[in-house]
Amino acid sequence: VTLAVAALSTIPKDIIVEGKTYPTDEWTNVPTSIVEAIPRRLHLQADHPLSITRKLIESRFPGYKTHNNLFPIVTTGQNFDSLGFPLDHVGRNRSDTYYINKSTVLRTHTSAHQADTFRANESEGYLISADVYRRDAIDRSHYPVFHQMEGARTWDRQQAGRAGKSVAEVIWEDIKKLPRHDVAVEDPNPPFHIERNPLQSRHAPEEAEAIAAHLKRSLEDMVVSIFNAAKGASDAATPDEALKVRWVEAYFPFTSPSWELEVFWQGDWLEVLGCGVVSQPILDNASVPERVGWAFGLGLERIAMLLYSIPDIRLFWSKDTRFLSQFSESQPIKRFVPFSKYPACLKDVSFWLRSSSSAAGGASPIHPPAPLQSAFHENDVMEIAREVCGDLVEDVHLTDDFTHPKTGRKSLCYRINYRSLERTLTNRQTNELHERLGALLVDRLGVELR
Ligand code: FA5
Ligand code: MG
Repeated sequence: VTLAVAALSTIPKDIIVEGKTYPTDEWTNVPTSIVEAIPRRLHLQADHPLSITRKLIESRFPGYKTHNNLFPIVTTGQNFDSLGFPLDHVGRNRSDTYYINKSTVLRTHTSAHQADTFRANESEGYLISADVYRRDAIDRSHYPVFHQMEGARTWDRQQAGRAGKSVAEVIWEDIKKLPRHDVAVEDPNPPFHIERNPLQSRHAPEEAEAIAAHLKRSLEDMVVSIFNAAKGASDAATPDEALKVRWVEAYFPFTSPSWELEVFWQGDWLEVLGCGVVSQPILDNASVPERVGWAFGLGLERIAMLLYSIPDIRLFWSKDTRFLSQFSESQPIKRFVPFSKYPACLKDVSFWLRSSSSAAGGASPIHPPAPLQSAFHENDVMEIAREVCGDLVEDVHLTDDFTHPKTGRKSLCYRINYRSLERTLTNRQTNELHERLGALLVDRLGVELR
């Protein structure tokens, strides 16, 4: 145990990624396991389901310029400031984001490239597909590395004016050129709402409405057509029930108004993308103040899981040919046939958080001191579980949360589901993992096991 902990908790002086060297500092929190995922680039791997899904979506946006190889390490300026994230936004916390150092992060979304791509001003529409990184929950639809596709389309007010038209008129002409679909999409939302989803001060209502109509039609077409492609294929991947799609209002610091598109899947509404009318200050800062338009960001895993009925997000990382051999760019889409499901092993870990009165935890000299009860963040437990178990952990969730009535000390219980996608774990293996997990929780977080 001691050895494993020491090896994992050593933060080097520099982090080197594909020939680039970054100094570390007190903000650094990116583990080796995450750095090792960077070269995988699953969205570019031939015959990988994420790559096939990317190409399918790209084919629905003809003329859009694609960027598929943008480097994943960006500045906090690119990831947050350029998009108008306030300084106290939770997304900036070390509990949510992987920091290489104070001013450098692994991008948490493809929107990190919006400002630069708008500034380059190479095309009216663009698509950016890339790996993104977030400290997050552990379950079958969340993984600390996943893939997004960003899309944007803008129009130039001056160019419209030179043709004697308003930009809204130009956009409506473009809407007429979009393909039609026959799925009834639920959309009870007004084009904008003064409190919940405001019109920007620099947009006329008819401009925002035209932009939103083009945005929604384009994305509905994308979702409907890729699911039809799956259905039309032999051995249909989609369930027999009809596709159900709906729009809900949303909030992003860099779009207004904003929405999310949800698809009904296995009895529940699943969010597949966020989008909205691009905030004008972003376009101003990118030196294209005359342009107006929309942007979206979607999760490629979410769409691929729907398309192929892939039950667990960890599978995308599998190098097992029983997984990889089931996907081919030149074949119609076929439902994924799970190889046999190996047994789950549930184990609980209960601990007291470190309160100010309890003894200080054994924080290592390299890691920051263990957080006090008030600063505890669940994502720290998730990451320790990832460090110890890699892909042998399927799910981690809180089952009990208790505060002692007299001392005010807080106790938590997490249930860990150990399960390999590729083999049966022995009792000895899961016991060993569970013991190492407990030891690392004590070492890093200063908790007291119960
Ligand atoms: C964003 O990341 C925004 N940048 C999207 C956007 C772009 C909005 C442009 C407006 C304009 P969000 O955090 O909701 O938003 O993530 C977008 C999509 O990524 C989600 O809808 C979901 O499909 C996917 N996603 C988010 N978190 C995860 C995760 N942990 N694992 C897998 N997919 C995820
Ligand atoms: Mg979201």
